[in-house]
Order: sequence, then structure tokens, then C-alpha cells
Amino acid sequence: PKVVKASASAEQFAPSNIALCKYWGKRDTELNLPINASLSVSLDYLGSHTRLIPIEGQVDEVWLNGQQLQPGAKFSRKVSEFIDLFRRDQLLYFRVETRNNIPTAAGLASSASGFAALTLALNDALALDLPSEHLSILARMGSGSACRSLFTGFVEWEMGQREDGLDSHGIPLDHHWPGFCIGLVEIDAGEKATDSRSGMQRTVETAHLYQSWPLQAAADLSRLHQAIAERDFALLGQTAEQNALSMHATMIASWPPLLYWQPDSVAAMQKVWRLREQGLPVYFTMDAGPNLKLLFQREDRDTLLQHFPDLETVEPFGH
Ligand code: 2P0
Repeated sequence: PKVVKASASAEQFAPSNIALCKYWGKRDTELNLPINASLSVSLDYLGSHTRLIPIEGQVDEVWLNGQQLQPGAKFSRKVSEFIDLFRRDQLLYFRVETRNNIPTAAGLASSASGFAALTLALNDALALDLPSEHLSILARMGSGSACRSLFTGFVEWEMGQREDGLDSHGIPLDHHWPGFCIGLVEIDAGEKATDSRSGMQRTVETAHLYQSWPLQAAADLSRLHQAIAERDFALLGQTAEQNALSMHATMIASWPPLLYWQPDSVAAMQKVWRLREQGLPVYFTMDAGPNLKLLFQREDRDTLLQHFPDLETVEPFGH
């Protein structure tokens, strides 16, 4: 007979994160091992709260923003398969309640914060008491970018060399940057047609241009380390913007082509470039969707709001 291990209720929070050097492409699709290292900044209070309640039964119940999902729904299955890593062969089922306080309109992925919060909650519920590096490795198996959401501030995801992935996890950088701001520009809040998982796989398999990506990402990563150490905002912004556009170039060069931009995305990029020509230090980054994330400093916030009135701003290092 299977042993039912004692478990308790638990509740945890993890922040969302925005990559300045992107994760795009896997060398192992089972373990979510990346082809390149990435670097992100965590979004302070914007993220996911996840509560776990042990239940009787043979199946997990998954609730997202107050609504129960069908057991067959894609997100439910991903969550249950992730809990399997912890459950192993024990009869151990949970009601999983996840609430994202990320304005859904901002079009931010919630899988990173969701799997990071779920990992932290499982660590508590099962009294595992694992160190944060181990938790980051586990979160990575749920969703690659979740390994960065285990930490606050700037975080590097070291790609690692091992086949078992035990050296591929997030590491927080020991640098703060007061006044560093991120602005969320909503272009379209609708669900994207191609998720990151299949999008990056398609790019790796079909885009010749992808061959240049690992080199570009490695160079950008070291530039970002320098920019952060020296608080060189122009270097950080330029590197992040070029990195995001390079990632999108590889997607566009895939077959069938993968273009996440909408006409309004391009219009917003052109607005950023115009503002920069006028002397305003603002840069953008974009993920696998049509929305822009602006990078700027607190002293320019009011000026920027005149041009992007609906901008939702976050200060990753507090006020
Ligand atoms: C990033 N993205 O570094 C990049 C940039 C999207 C574009 O990490 O398959 O949801 O679960 O490992 O983590 C989104 O990819 O993909 C992502 P899986 P994930 O933020």
C-alpha cells in the first residue's frame, strides 16, 4: 500500500520577472534546460499567490483567479504533472488556488510566478525545507523562466553544463538599483496563438538565424553584468532592447513564421525611438507577445506618462 505522507496547508507568493537577456531555446525539453543563460529583474509585489490545501481524492483541483479549471485543461494538467514530481507514488492530492495580481491587461506571462509560488508552497506543505537553489531547479521543471522568480531583484539563470540539470538554476545578483523602473504597455491582452514552449522549439528547429542567438545572448549577458555593476542605464537599456529584437528576429525567421507583433506594437516601438532621439533615456523589451515593457528611470516617469498615459509602472527595487 502506498504511504500517505502528512501534509499541511501552505500559502506563498512569488514575483513575476522580465528578462533583459532572454531565454529562447532548450537543449532538453523534458527538463527545461536552456541553450543560453538569461538575466531578469523580478517585479516586486506583482506576481502570484498560491495556496495549497490537502484534499481527499484521486485528483488535484486547480483554481485560477477564483475559478475552478477543468481537470483536462492545459494549465491544470501542467500543475498536476508538476506536483507529481513531489508526490512520487504517494496518495497526496491538493486543491491549488493561484491568484495573479498582475494586471491581466498588461499581458505578462504568469507561468513564471505561478510555478515559483507553487514550488515554495509545496516546500512548505511537505515540510521539505529545501535550499533556494534546489527550489529554483524544481521550479524550472514547471516552467523555465520560473527558476528566476524564486529571487528578487536582478537574477541570472545559469544554463549549467550537466545533463541532469542540477547546475541550471537562478542566482540572485548582489546589486540594487533604486529608481530603476519598468513600465507595462498593453497592446493586446488576448491570449497568444503560439505559446513560448512551442514557439521556441519551432525557432530552434527551423530558423537558420538561430545559430547566432547563443553568441549574441552570451555577449549581451556580459554587457548587462557590466551595466548593472556600473549603473550604466544607457548600456543596460540598449543591450536589453537589442537582445529582445534579436530574439524576435530569430522567431520571424522560423517556419511557419512566428511574429508576435501587431501594428500597434511597432507604433509603440517607433514612439520609444522618437522619444530617445529627443533625449529621453527610455528603452523597451518584449517577450512572446505583442506588448512592450519600457525600461526607464524614476526621474523620467512623469515625462513618459505624457506619452504613454496608461503606463503601469513598477519599481523592482522599491520606492
Ligand atoms: C524569457 N520567455 O526569458 C523568455 C522571453 C518568453 C520570451 O521565458 O517552456 O514560459 O515553460 O520553459 O518559461 C517564457 O518561456 O517556457 C520565457 P517553458 P517559459 O522570459
